[in-house]
Amino acid sequence: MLRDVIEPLYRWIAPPVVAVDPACVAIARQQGMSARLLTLLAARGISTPQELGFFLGAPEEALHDPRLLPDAEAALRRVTLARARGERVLVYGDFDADGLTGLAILVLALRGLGLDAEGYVPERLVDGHGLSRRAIERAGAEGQTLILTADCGTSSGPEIEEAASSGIDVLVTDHHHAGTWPSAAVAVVNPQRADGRYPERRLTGAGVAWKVAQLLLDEPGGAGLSDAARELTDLAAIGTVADVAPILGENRAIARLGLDQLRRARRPGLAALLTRAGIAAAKADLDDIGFALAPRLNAAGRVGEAARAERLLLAVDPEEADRLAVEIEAANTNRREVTRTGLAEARVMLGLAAASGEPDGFGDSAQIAPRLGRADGADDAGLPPAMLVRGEWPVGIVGLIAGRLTEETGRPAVVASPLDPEAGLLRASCRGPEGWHLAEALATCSDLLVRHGGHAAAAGFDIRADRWPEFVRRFLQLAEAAPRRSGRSELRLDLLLPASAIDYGLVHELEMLEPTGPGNPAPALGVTGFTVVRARSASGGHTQLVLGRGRDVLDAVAFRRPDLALSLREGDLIDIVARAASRRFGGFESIQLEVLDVATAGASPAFDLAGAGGRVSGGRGGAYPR
Ligand SMILES: [Mn+2]
Repeated sequence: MLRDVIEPLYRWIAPPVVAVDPACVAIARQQGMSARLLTLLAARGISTPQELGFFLGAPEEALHDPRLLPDAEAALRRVTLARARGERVLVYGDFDADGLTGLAILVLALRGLGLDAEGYVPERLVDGHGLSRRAIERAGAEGQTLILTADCGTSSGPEIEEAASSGIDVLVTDHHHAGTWPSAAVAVVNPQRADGRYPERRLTGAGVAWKVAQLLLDEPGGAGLSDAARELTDLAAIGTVADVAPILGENRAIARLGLDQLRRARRPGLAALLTRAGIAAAKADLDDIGFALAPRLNAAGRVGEAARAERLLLAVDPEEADRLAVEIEAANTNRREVTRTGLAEARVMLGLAAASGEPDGFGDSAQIAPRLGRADGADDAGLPPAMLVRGEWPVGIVGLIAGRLTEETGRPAVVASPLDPEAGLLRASCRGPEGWHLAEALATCSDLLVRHGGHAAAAGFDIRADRWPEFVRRFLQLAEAAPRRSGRSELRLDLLLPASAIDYGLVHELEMLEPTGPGNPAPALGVTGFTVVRARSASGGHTQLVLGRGRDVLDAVAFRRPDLALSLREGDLIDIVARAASRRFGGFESIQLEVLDVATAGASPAFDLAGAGGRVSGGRGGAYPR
């Protein structure tokens, strides 16, 4: 019987052709790095000898001098003055995981210097975004004469002026877009400043806070990274991962140093949170931060419990830490349930086919394929160019709903909910696919908005309810005019290999890329020349595979791909896109492939030998260019 062609879910994109700097080749050779890995790194922007040196060297070496930060000198001077005067300090953080960890870093650094420092976590509904007047009043009442911000403050000019006029200085540490910045602040430490010369602009709020801690805690004269600053890197790493910053450059250095600290489990709050999440601290990685720690801290902020998360991060007593971790675990469970319900309601309002909400809800194979297949444009004529929906949800979860809608539809999503029903005010969160700049899109609608802000992929705004219909009309127009990606979603391949090249040498070589995360993900390997030996569905909507190559077989699993158990048959010749991992069990090591996509052998042009960069190199590493 003639076999149907197995269509891949994604459009596979061959690795780009990149020129490799000969000086990098020499460094890679010294370090025992293969040509294929060097090319992969170059494709990720690690293309100069300096960047490669940072990547391969000790993380301490990849840290920049914090004195290069804008206003570093003014910040140092003001904190030194506060010490001399014995001033009381308020640290104002944002209520998400980046802001909370940034706040904890600054509080601990200031306390380490002997200052009386207290944190203030805003309540999403009462304080809103940015430095709040309520916090300034509290500082005044408490006799605090200096406020440090973490992860916010760049757009709080009026509030900072108000604080200054009541005798309270404000020192801003932030990473949000800074076309302008408040002149009334004693310092605005923000690497995004247009006049900045700091070499790393990708720091998060916690990253900037940590650099300020380093500025305050390291010995002047360059004796290297102080223990006091090093001990705070666990918090900085959490903020960095939570804000989905690329794990490259100085962020990667922070992530490496922070993982090292986190694995020592020295901070009671984080140790308790890991334990409650069922993670062994000694083996924690960036995925554990991204999928366990950050969501739990964010959940606390979303359901109005950010102050509890702050106490957890600052806790000294393990028993108190554990009690707080239990409470935060409960808040997280609550957040998940509320989000699941909200997402289901939003789908109904938008007329989207019901799909399962949380990962643990997957299992209906009939729904998954069309759901993922729609993340593009060709086969979804009925879908509007953007997903805009307004409901009655806790404003803390509208961003989560928007994120899931964008994930499912490949369209920008705006989700709004009443902020203050009496004032007729809505708060909305926006998420968008690659290629969108949501903050800029909102700026073009600013005449309709009470306030707005954010980044390219995530933004938010407040709007009067009576203006919502006009906003919807304008935003849909923008989305309609935006260039739409056509066809399937792209899946970018990092390496093209024959099936025979999947070996321990490769797996261990890829470990040089760790820790992997956004910007530096575990490589997607395009592998050609497998035979299906077995494909069967596993619980949770996964497919378990045994793949043959010659006389030898490899185990593989395709998460959330129940469709593959139905479409693959024994004997099919296939190409796959997969990540390779080594599993150690009972003293044995084995390779397992995590399959992302499958196509009939030779069907994808990504493997076209004549195509750009489509070189399938065999064996170990290949040769270096001469
Ligand atoms: Mn942030």
